[in-house]
Amino acid sequence: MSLTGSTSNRMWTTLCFVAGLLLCVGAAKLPSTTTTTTTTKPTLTPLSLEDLFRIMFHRDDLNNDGVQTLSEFEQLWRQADLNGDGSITLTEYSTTLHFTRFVSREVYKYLDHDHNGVISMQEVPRLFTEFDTNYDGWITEQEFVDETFRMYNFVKKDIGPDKK
Ligand SMILES: [Ca+2]
Ligand SMILES: [Ca+2]
Ligand SMILES: [Ca+2]
Repeated sequence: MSLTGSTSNRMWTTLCFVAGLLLCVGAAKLPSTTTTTTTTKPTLTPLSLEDLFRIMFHRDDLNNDGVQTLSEFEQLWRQADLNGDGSITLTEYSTTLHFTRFVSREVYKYLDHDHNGVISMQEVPRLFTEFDTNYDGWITEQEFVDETFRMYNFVKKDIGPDKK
């Protein structure tokens, strides 16, 4: 695997990852354009990665009860299976999650344990247990944030400057 431009590459990767998340969040959360009538310019505080991961968690908590169940998790993956053939390809994955294709490929690689290039619906319960680290059948917000950080660090490491 050949890489060009080490530090800028890493920065670009991080940027892409965050941009992907923002797009994700934007697509899920933003209401149709309503202009507020405030006269003062709102002060925007930058979101930390953790904030973004927490927003993603609540986006995926479909019934808003504060935990993600396997059934919610499967529902999300079924939505990603755009052609309904029982497996989620990289293209379907990146389309659904609004990641850039570059970042999607790295995250997909992380999730596709057997590296056969396809994530089948049968693999989804296994993915669920990766997030449900205490195996109690629920993904809590903290479990989701922790696993997403692991994923994020994997993506950074895998395409970081030290990798030849
Ligand atoms: Ca829920
Ligand atoms: Ca499919
Ligand atoms: Ca749990």
